[in-house]
This record gives sequence, structure tokens and C-alpha cells, in this order.
Amino acid sequence: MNLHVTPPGAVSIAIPHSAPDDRASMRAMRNRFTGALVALTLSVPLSVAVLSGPADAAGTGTYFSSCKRLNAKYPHGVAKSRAAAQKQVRAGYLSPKYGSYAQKVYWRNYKRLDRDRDGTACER
Ligand SMILES: [Ca+2]
Repeated sequence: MNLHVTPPGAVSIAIPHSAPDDRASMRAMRNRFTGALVALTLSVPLSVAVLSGPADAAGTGTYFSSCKRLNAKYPHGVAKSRAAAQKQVRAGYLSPKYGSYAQKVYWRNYKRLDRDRDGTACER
């Protein structure tokens, strides 16, 4: 049993208990908020990945239409990293170029010229 005794002259502030409709709308609002948060969380790393991915590194690397042309400038190919270049050396090739510009050349051409996707284009 719940008795409310309000002294004369006191201001009573009624705080309504939330009706089922209110709870449903609160739940809908929370779901919308959660959905927006999830969308934001998913889109931020994605956009960062897009900005810093190979497409970005491709910026100014020279285009080569074939390995013959690439090897004319880089006799042992171009590697995406020092580790990738060392992998070629372990495999018995001479070291491909892997400096910052050689990396750009790699990212510009790797889809056509690094068919085995080992991180070095036109190794030999
Ligand atoms: Ca390769």
C-alpha cells in the first residue's frame, strides 16, 4: 500500500510512470542510436583503410606496361617492402628495389606485374 501525504501548500510534481508506449519509443530511440553508433564505428576504420591503402600509395609511381619495361629500369623488380625484398633474396634472386619510390611503383603495377602476389613485381 502506497500512501502519499501532501502537506497543504506544497507543490506536488507528478512524475508519470512510463507507459508501455513510452518504453517502446525509448527502445526504438535506443535502437536507432545503437544503429547509428554501429554504422559510425564500421565506417571510420573502413574510410581510414581506403585512404591509407595501396590506392593511396599508388599516387605517383610510374606505370609500366610489362615486366620487360619495368626490368629495364629495375633489373630485379620492385618490392613493396624490405621484408618482401629479403624474401626474394632467400629465394635465390638478386635484391629487388624497395625504397619509397620503388614501393610506389610496386603499388601502381602489382595487379598486372606481381601475379604470384609475393610482394615483388617482376622479380628475377
Ligand atoms: Ca612476384
